[in-house]
Amino acid sequence: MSKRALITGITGQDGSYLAEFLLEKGYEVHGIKRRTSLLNTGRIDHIYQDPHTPDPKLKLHYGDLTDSSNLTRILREVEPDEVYNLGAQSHVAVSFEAPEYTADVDAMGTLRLLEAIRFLGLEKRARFYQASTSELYGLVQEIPQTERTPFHPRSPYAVAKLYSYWITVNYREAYGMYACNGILFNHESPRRGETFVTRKITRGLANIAQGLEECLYMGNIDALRDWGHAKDYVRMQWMMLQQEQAEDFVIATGVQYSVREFIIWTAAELGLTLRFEGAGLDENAVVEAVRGEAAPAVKPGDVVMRIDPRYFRPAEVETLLGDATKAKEKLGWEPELTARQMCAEMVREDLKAARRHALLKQHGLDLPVSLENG
Ligand code: NDP
Ligand code: GDR
Repeated sequence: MSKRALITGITGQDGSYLAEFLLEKGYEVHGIKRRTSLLNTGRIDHIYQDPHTPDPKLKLHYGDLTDSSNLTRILREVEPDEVYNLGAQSHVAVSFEAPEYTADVDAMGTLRLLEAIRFLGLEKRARFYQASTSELYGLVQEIPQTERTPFHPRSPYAVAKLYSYWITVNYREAYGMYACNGILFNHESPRRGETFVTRKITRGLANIAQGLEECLYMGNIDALRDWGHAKDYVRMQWMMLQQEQAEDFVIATGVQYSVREFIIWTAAELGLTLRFEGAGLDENAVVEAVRGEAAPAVKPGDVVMRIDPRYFRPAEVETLLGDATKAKEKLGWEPELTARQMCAEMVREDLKAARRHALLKQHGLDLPVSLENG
C-alpha cells in the first residue's frame, strides 16, 4: 500500500514542489485548496489528475485552516501517514496589514490541525511537519542562526509562526506525536509568489526588458537573506518525517546576499548594468549600459528602479544567515542549487513569459500585465 500524505498549502510554491516529489516517491497525495474566485491551481495543473480516472494519486479537497470542522472531516477521510502544514498567509509585509487574519491562519490553523489529528486518534499514526521559519529569529541574537539561537520575532507573521513552532513542540512532548519543525530560511524558485522580493525583481526587470513595465519600486534593498532553492528545501521536509525520532531542523545554505546583489544578478542575466545612485535607502538605480538581446526595451540612462518607502516594514528583519550543520550531519542533506543559479533560472522563466507577452502585444493582443506589488 502506498503511503498517504496530506498537504495544506498545496497550491503554493512549496506545496507544488512537495506534491511532485511525493508523487515521484509513490505516495498518494491529498491537498487542501481554498475556494477562490479565480482558479488557484496554476502551480499544480501539470500534476493534476482527473478525479474520474481510476485510482488518481493526487486528490484535492476544498478547505481552509480557519475551519476546524472541515479540517477534521478531511483528516478523517484521508487518514494520512504524513501531514505537511504548509498553508499560511505567508507574506510578512501583509501580516502588518492583516495581523488578526494572519494569526488565525498561521497560529490557530496549526492548532486546529493538531487538535483534529488528536481528536481522531491519529496522533500515533500521522507524522506532522510544521513550516517554521527563519523569521522567528527576527532581531537576530546570534550569527549564524542554529536550532539553539533564541527567537525574537519582528512581525505579526513571525509571532503567529512562533506560536505554531511551540505548539508543535508541545504536542510532541505532551502526546508523543511525531511532530517537527523545519526552520526554513528563505527559499525561492520560478514558482515563487510574485510579491516576494526575488520574484518581484526577476519578473519586474524581465517585464521592463521587454517594454511591458517602466519602473520597479522597491523597499529596503540592503536587507540580507540566506536564499536557497525551494526544490532542495521540500526534499528536506520529507526527510525530516523519515527519522526514528521527531526533531527540529534549520534548513539554510549558510551563504548570505543582499537584495541589492540579487538585483545586480538579475540585471546581469538580462544584459543590463545598473548604476545605483545616492546612499542608504534613498537610491535610484539608473541603467548605465545595455548589452545583449535580452533587454531590447531599455535605453542607457533609463531609470528602471526607485525606492518607495511604502515597501519598508514597520519592523524590519535586516539580516538572516542560517547554519544547517545539524541537517547535514544527521540527515545527510545538502543544497544542490546556489542562489545565483536559482536567480538565473527565475530570470529565464520570467523572460520567457515576458517575451510571450510582448509578442502578443506586437500582434495587437494586448493583455494587461498585473502590477500587483508587494
Ligand atoms: P505560498 O504563499 O506560496 O503558499 C501558501 C499556501 O497556503 C498557498 O497554497 C495558499 O493558498 C495557502 N493558504 C493561505 N491561506 C490559507 C488558509 N486560510 N487556509 C488554507 N490554506 C491557505 O508559501 P510558500 O510555499 O513559499 O511557503 C510554504 C510555507 O512555508 C508557508 O507556511 C510559509 O509561511 C512557510 N515558509 C516559507 C518560506 C519561504 O521562503 N518560501 C521560508 C520559511 C517558511 P492559495 O494558493 O489559495 O493562496
Ligand atoms: P521575507 O521575504 O519577508 O524574508 O519572508 P520577502 O521576499 O518578502 O522580503 C525579503 C527582504 O526583502 C526586502 N524587500 C522587499 N520585500 C518585498 N516583498 N518587496 C519589496 O519591494 C522589497 N524591497 C525590499 C524585505 O524588506 C525583506 O527584508 C519570506 C516569506 O516566504 C516568509 O513566509 C518566510 O517565512 C520567510 O521568507 C523566511
